Amino acid sequence: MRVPLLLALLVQGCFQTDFPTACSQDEAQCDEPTTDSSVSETSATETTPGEETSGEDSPVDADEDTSTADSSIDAADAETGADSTLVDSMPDTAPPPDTATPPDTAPPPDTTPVDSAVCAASSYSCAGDQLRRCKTDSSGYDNIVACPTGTCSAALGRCTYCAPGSRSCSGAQPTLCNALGSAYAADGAACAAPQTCGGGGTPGVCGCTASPTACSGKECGMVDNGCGTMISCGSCTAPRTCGGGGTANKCGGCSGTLPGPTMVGVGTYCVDSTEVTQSQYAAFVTAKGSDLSGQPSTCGFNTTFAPGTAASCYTPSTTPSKPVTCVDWCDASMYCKWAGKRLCGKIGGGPNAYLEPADATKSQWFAACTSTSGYLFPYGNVYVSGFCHTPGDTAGTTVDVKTRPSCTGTSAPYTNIFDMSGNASEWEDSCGNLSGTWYCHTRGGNFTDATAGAVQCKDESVWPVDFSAKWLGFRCCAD
Ligand SMILES: [Ca+2]
Ligand SMILES: [Ca+2]
Repeated sequence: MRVPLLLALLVQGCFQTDFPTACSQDEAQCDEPTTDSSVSETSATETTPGEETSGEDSPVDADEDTSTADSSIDAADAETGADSTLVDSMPDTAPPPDTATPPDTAPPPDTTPVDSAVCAASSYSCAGDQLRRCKTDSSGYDNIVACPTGTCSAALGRCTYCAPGSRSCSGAQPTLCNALGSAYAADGAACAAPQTCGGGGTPGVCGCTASPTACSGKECGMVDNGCGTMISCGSCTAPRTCGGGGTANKCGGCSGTLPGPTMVGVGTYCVDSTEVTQSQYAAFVTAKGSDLSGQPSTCGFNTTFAPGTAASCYTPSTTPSKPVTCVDWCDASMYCKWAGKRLCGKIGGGPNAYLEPADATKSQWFAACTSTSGYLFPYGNVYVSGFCHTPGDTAGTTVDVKTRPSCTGTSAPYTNIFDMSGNASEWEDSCGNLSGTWYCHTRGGNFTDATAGAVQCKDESVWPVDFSAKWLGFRCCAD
C-alpha cells in the first residue's frame, strides 16, 4: 500500500511542478514546490486587498521565511518517513522563541549600585593634570579643574601653586617649591657671575653654558669660553705666531722659530733676513746624513747635500756666518724644505714663472729686494759703491751676512732684510727646461760684480740645476 501511494504522489505532484529534474532525484524535494506554491497563493490572497505594506512586516514574508525553514525540515522528514503535512503546519502554530524573553523587561544593571562603587565618596584624584572629585554615590568622578602641568594634588584636593620639590629662580636666587606646593623659597646661595640661575640649562640651579662661538673669527690662542674657562682656539704654523702680525688671536708675523735665518714678514709671506749661513747649513747636513729622499724630480743627479770644497764655500767651523755657497739648486731647495720653508718662488705658492723674474706681484725674491717700490737696488735707484758687498773682486770671497748695514730696504719691514744685492748670488725657485736641461734663476749679483747692472734687483742669470759656485748661495721664504 505504501509504495503505490508514493508513486501516486510522485505522479500527481512532481510532474505538475516546474522542477521535474529535482523531483526525480529526491522525493523529499517534491513537496517543496507544491508547498511553496500554496503559500504563495495564500500570500497573494493576504496582500492583494490591503496595504502595500513593507516587506519586513509582511506576514507573507514571515511565511516565506518559515517555508524556507520548512524545506530543511521536510528533507529530514523524508529521510525518516515523517508526515510532511504535519511538519509544514508547525511554523505557523509554534510560538516564536524570542517572544518569551522580551529585552525591554530585563532588570537594569543600575539597580545594584553598591557593587559598582569605584571611589570613596567626595575623595579627590588626579588624572594627569586633571583634578577630579568622586561622586557622592561613589559611582565615578567629576572633573573639577585642569591644573597647570605638574600641580594637581589629590591630597590637597586642589591645584598647587608649584609642584612640590620643583625648582625655579628669583633673579640670581635659586628657589625650591615647598612640600605643600604653596610657595617657592630661596634655596642655597645666589648665583655668582659668570654663572646665572638656570644658566647651565637646569631650572633653579646655578650654571653656565659655554659659548659655542667663543673661537669664532679667531685662529689661535686662549679665550674665555664665557664661563670663566680658557679654551684653545688653535695654534699657528711657524714662522707665523699667534698675534705675531699685530692682531690678537690671529696667526701672523714671521718670528716663529724655524731653522735658518730669522724671517721678516713682507706682505703675505715671510723671507729670510739674510742668506743661509754656513753654520745654519751645517745643521741641515748633519740632520739629513745620507738621507736624500724627497728631492724634486729634476734632482736625480744630486747624491749629496754637502757643499763643494772651493775656498770659503763651506767651512762652518771657521766661517760660520758667511753665506753657504757651492750648493746646487737641489741642495738649496732641500734645505728650505727641511727648515719648514721653501726656496723663494711665487707669491702665494709654488715656483715663480721662468719668464716673470721681475714681477713684484709674483716673485717673492724680487718683491722683497725692491720693497715692492720698483727700486733698482734695495736701498734706492742709484748704485752706491760700498753699500753692499759688491767690490768686483773675482779673487775675493763672501763676507759674513748682515755686515753691510746699508744693504737693506729703506723702510720697514725691508730695513731688516740684508744682502739681496751682492755678497752671494741666490738661487730662486724659478726654473725652465731649456733643450732638455733644467735651468734656474740666480738673483742679486755677488762679490765678483761691481757694475750697477749686475747687482740690481731685476738682474737675473740662469744656471743648470746641478751648477754650483763659490759666489752662489740662497735664502728661503715661507707662506
Ligand atoms: Ca749637491
Ligand atoms: Ca745676496
